[in-house]
Amino acid sequence: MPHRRFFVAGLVLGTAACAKPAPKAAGPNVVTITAADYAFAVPETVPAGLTTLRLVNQGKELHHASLIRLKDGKTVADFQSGLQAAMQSHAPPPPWISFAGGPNAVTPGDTGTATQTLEPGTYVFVCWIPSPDGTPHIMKGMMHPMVVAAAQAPAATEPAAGLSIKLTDYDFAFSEPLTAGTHTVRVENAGAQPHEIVITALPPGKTLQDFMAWEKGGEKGPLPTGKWLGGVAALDAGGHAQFTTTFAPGNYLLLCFWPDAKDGKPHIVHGMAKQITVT
Ligand SMILES: [Cu+2]
Repeated sequence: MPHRRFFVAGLVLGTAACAKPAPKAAGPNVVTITAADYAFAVPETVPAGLTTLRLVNQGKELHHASLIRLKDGKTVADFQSGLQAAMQSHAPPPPWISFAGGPNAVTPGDTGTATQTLEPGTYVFVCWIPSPDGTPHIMKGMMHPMVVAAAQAPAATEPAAGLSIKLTDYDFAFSEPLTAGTHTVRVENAGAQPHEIVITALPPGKTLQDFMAWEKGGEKGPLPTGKWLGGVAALDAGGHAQFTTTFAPGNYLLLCFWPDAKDGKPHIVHGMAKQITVT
């Protein structure tokens, strides 16, 4: 009975294989970043590979978790001194810094995510968002290092995104119109400069013009915006990440506050402030 014996042998082998499964990545690693006024709590070391960075805003102000990679063996101390020098001289950031995405701003009490592949290296989470007094949260101490270590397990592959947004110098280009509901959006920086995308709801009766008036007035007084729905923080040219958020029907703004490489003004004044209607 050669067939029968083969079958039994197969069963035994099958059992052995089940007892010792090969390592298999089911999905992205999930890393939780807790934001308070004005500090981050993040794990010190995380494995490389596909990762969902989950930002929980426990503060009273808006926060994001802009991920910065320090290259060329640079340390967090180098980052702090380099940043201070760049801010004082209004110079561009040092060339050993790369902008690696991270979850963008969510309203206090909310959670935002960015899913992206992390390469091994030294990173820092930064909140660039200013307080009502105009001081960026990083100047109030809101930065935290994180090491990404080489992973043992194979990395999960990126899930398919429903729609994509290309960031350009200076626009947001959708693959298709946004509809109400929950969407996983792939964000790709197809421009020459770093860009971000952050999405905020417009309260009834408010428009992009109200937002631009607030901006031109020196960002004083309450923002003419509603709920902040996240997005992806600054990404270098060529970078990409995904975020997931839920849209109710209504009007929204897509914004990029990144300072322009030529004039230092936020990209919102160069056209990266766009009003859309979700139906
Ligand atoms: Cu931009």
